[in-house]
Formats: sequence, C-alpha cells, structure tokens
Amino acid sequence: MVKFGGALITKKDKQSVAHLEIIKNLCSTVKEITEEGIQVIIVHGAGSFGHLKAKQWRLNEGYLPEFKLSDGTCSSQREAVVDVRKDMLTLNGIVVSELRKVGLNPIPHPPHEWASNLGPKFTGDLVRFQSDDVGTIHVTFGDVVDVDDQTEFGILSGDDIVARLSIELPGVESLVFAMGGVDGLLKVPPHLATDEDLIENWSPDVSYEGLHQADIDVTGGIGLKINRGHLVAKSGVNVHLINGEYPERILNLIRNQDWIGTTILR
Ligand code: IP8
Repeated sequence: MVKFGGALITKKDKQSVAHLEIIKNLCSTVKEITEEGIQVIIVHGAGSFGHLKAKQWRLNEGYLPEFKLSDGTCSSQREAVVDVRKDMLTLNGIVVSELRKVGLNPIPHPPHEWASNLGPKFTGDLVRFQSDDVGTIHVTFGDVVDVDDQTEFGILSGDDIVARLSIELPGVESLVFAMGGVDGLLKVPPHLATDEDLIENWSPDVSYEGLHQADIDVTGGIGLKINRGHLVAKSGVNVHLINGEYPERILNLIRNQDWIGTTILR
C-alpha cells in the first residue's frame, strides 16, 4: 500500500500544478516493485488540486447555508464541490496516465463514486480493491464525498482511505507514506533539521515536530498520518514514512537493504 502525499506530487501553494517528474519516478518505482512479484495499491493526496479551493470554500465544514463567496469560477459551495471533484479527477488522470506509460494497468476508483461519510469509519465497499494480478494497480485518492446528514458533503482524506485498506484488505504487508520535502518524521521542525534529527523508529512516547500548514490544509497534515499509521501498525502491518523524492529508498526497504526513513512501531 503506498500513499503518494499531495505535497509530494503537487506544488502545494499553486492551484493545480503537478510535479510531473516526481510522479514519473514514483510510477517507475511502482513498476519495479511489481516486478518483484509484489502487488501495489496506490492512494494519493490532493495537494494544490484539492486543498486550496476546498479551504477557500470551507468544504471541510460541509454545507453552510449562510456562506457566500465568489471567486470568478464558481458562486456556491455546491459548485465548488463539483469543481474540486473535477480537479481531483485531473490529478488522478495524470497519475493513471504515468502508470500506463510504464506498462501497468491502473484502475481508478474516485471516492465520490463509491464512498460516503468521513473519517476512519467512512462508508464504502473495499472489495473493489482486491485483485491478485500484480500488473493491475488500483488507484484512489482523497476527495469530496457525500455525507448522510445535513452537512451534505465533506473531505475524505486519502490517509483515512489508505489506513482502512491496509487494515481491512487481506494480506497487506506494508504501508509506505511517500512524503515530500522530509526524510521521515523529525525531532525538530523540518527547516531546522539535520540528518541526526530523523526519528528512525517512532512509537507514541517519542515526540516529533511536523509542519501542518493549517492555512492551506483542510485535512490533518502529519498528525493525521501518524495517527492513522499507528492504527495500521497496531493491526500488524509494517508502516514506514519515506521521502518520495528519492523513491529508490522504497525499493531499498523492500529489498531489505539500507534505507532512510521512519518506521512506525506498534
Ligand atoms: O490530501 C484531501 O485528501 P488528502 C482531499 O489525502 C481534498 O488529505 C479534496 C482536499
């Protein structure tokens, strides 16, 4: 199970700009992993294809009858929901197309079509992600989904989806969070960190620092990743945080060679 972080695969502060080189490299790495006979499922984040507009239109708060705004592209929250879903399909299309280019058979599963409700207990049948063909790569992502009460819609983070898939699908061995700009979990804020500040093994008694850009992010940032990652680790799946700008580190991990990153302990 691999989560491509939104901050890794997009330019986080520029509306809908993808880091194409990084996506290409990650997809080649996924291909190499499948060549070792390992099946991969990909969940990707939203980055600037989701968070900026969702934040501006307060989509994470659900339907707000009194809320008014006009940004020149849409004039209501409901229109913004449609727009963000479209933007996420565009980002997903880029990932899917790069997977095809390396010879894989990606199957996209846009959450607004099969999932509803929010958080780790979201509703949706996960059986669609099961397959035993290594060339088939199921791909899904964080999205705006319907909610069953008066809030109407909300943001389902890819971190919640990847955690549920890791825990509930049979035979999942490892979950890798591929992140942007950091080598793993750090003891000090990322801009102050040296190599010594990388936490190699994290358990709840170890304190960490992470950047949560609450002004940009509508989901939980690093705190959400650690929380969901720990749930997954407790279920017996190996959980690692790796700098996705160096995807060979993921290969090293899989090949039992030296790798750089953080392991989340049970
Ligand atoms: O980046 C957020 O997903 P995440 C989804 O995986 C949207 O937390 C649409 C902002």
